Amino acid sequence: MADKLRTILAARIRHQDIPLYGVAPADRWRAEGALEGMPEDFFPRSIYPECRSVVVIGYPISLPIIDTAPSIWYHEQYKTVNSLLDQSAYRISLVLDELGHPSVYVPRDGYANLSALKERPMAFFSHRHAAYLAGLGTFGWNNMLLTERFGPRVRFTSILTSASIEPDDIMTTDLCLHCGRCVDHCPVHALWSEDYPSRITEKELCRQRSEQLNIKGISPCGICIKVCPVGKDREDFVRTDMEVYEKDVHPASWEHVRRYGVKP
Ligand code: B12
Repeated sequence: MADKLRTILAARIRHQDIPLYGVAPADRWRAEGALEGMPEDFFPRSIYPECRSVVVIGYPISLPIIDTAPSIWYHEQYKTVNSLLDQSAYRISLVLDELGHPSVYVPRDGYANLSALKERPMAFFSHRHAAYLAGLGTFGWNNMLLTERFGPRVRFTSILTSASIEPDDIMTTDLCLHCGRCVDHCPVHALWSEDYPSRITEKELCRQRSEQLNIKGISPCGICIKVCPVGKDREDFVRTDMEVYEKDVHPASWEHVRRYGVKP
């Protein structure tokens, strides 16, 4: 039954052209030491007690677009991907409902606006951790989930379902190269300081950076994910020269895009 459901799910996901997905049993939240520090209220069963499996889907951010970030181009793709994630996840929950397994989707973010993150810089459910538990990748120094295909240039959302679906194994190979580019390039030094060792973002600094860019209409920042060398997308888009990020003068195409569509 779990196998059959997996096959149906895979077909529906393919039908929506979703390039990444994985499945985690809801029990994994309790079993995994990697979630140390995460209060139980954030576990899928605390949010939806009927949950047996969590399906995580991911859409990529195109490398040539994020190379221009912060820019209106990345800002617009971020919105498009967000909308697709929510719509696709909702549709998958409906498919599972129809098959007799009541399911709910979780919004890809889950906060009203950046000021809502000032007091409590978290959402009620973490897709990064769900993606990790669904075998989609491993955590990088940039605190993002790195995937083989797109590195950290992928956004996720999750569906909490009462169905038991054949799960994926957790990835055991560490994908992060620990090169430190994300740490060095962060414009507000949110990824490293005496008090905040890598892998734990100093969230308020990152949030403030987003707020500044928001005034200009070009949030989010995205630098810690664009400079990451991990991901097959680098070869696909022929963007393997990492030196390009070290130079003061960037490709003319990036500078061109950045000149347009920004609030004064
Ligand atoms: C709030 C939020 C932000 C905030 C706060 C940043 C942050 N690091 O949390 C802001 C607005 C600044 C932000 C920025 C970014 N975000 Co954001 N964000 C979220 C959001 C909505 C919620 C995260 C959350 O609350 N998780 C729940 C808690 C429980 O987990 P946690 O914060 O990781 O904390 C755990 C550990 O890190 C640890 N911990 C945390 N702090 C501390 C401190 C100490 C001292 C210790 C010991 C432990 C510890 O304990 C916690 C429990 O395990 C998620 C979407 C979602 N709903 O999942 C996206 C999400 C994480 N963001 C994402 C992205 C891509 C970004 C940006 C690159 C911006 C962008 N969109 O281009 C930057 C990168 C910032 C970075 N390098 O960390 C993606 C990540 C995709 C991926 N591949 O992993 C997500 C999943 C959105 C999505 N739907 O895809 N984000």
